[in-house]
Amino acid sequence: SGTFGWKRYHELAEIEAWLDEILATFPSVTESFSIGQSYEGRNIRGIKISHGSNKPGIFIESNIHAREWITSASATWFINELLTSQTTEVRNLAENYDWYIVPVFNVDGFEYSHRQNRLWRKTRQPHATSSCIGVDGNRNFNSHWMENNGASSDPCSETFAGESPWSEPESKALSEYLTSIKDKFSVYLSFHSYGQWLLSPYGHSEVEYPENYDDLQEIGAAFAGAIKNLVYGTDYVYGSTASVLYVASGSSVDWVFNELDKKVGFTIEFRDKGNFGFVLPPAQILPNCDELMAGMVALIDKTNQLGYI
Ligand code: 0X9
Ligand code: ZN
Repeated sequence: SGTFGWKRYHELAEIEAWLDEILATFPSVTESFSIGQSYEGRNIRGIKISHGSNKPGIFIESNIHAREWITSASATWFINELLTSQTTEVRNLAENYDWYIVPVFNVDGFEYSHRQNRLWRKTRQPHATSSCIGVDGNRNFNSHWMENNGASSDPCSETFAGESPWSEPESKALSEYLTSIKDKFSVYLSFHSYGQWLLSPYGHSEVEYPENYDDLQEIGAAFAGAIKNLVYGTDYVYGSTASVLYVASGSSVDWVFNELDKKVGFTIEFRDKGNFGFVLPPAQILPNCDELMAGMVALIDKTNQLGYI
C-alpha cells in the first residue's frame, strides 16, 4: 500500500507519486496510460491492471467532479486491493478482468478544490462571454447534449454544459481514448458522491430506458444487497439516473452506452446521504471502500452470470 493508509484525503501530487510507486512495485501486471492533457496542461493519468491478454475490460472514471474526494480515495484503495489482496473474491476480480482506472479525471478542478475552493465541481477553462469559470464535465459529452433541461446554458451554473459538446479538452480526450479502446472494455463505471445510489442509464430522459434495463436493475439489486449485508448496514438505492435522481444530459455513461454501444455502465454515488455530503470525514474513507468492494464483487459477479462479461 506504499505511503497511503486511506486515513486522510490526498492531493494530486501525492496521488501521482503513489501511482508511480505502485507501477514500480507491480511492473508485470500494471501499465501506465494517459487520457491526454487538461486545460491547464496537466496529464490525466490512468493505470491498467491485467494478468494476461484479452480479458473482459472494466473502465473506472473517477473524480470528474472535483469536490468528490471520496471517489479518488476509493479508486486508489481499490487499485491497491486488486494488487495486494489475498482473498479469493478479490484475486478473482484482479485475475479475470482487465482494469482501466483513472483515479482523478478532472485534474485541474481537483487541484483547485485543494488550493482554493473545497467545493469546486467543474473544469477550469474560462469562457469568452462570462467571468464564471468551468464546465460540468458530466454534461459535456456529445450524447443528447443539453436535452430535456438536463444541463444548463448558463456559464455560472454548476451544471453548465459548455458552449458545445466537447468544449472541454478533458471530455474530448476521454472520448477519444475510450473510442481507441472500445473493443477492450465491456463495463463502464463513473465514481461520484454523494447520495448512496447506483444509477444506470439513461440520464437524459425519464421515459427512455436501455433495452436491457431489467438486467441493469438485477445487477443494481445485487450491488445494493451486498452492501446492505455488511456490518455498516448502509442503504444504496438503484434505478435509472433520471428516475431516481434527476435528468442529466451529456453524461459520460450515457455517451458510452449510446455511442460506444456498451450494455453495462453505472454511476456510483458514494457516501453519505447529506449529513457531511461532499466533505465526508476521512474516518469514513475505509468504510466506504469496504462497501465499494462488496458492491463491486456482487456487480461483476451478476454481470458475469447474465453473460455480459
Ligand atoms: O449530476 C451528476 O452529474 C451526478 N450526480 S452528482 O451529484 N455527483 O453531480 C449524476 C450523474 C448520473 N448520470 C448518468 N448516469 N447519466
Ligand atoms: Zn458527481
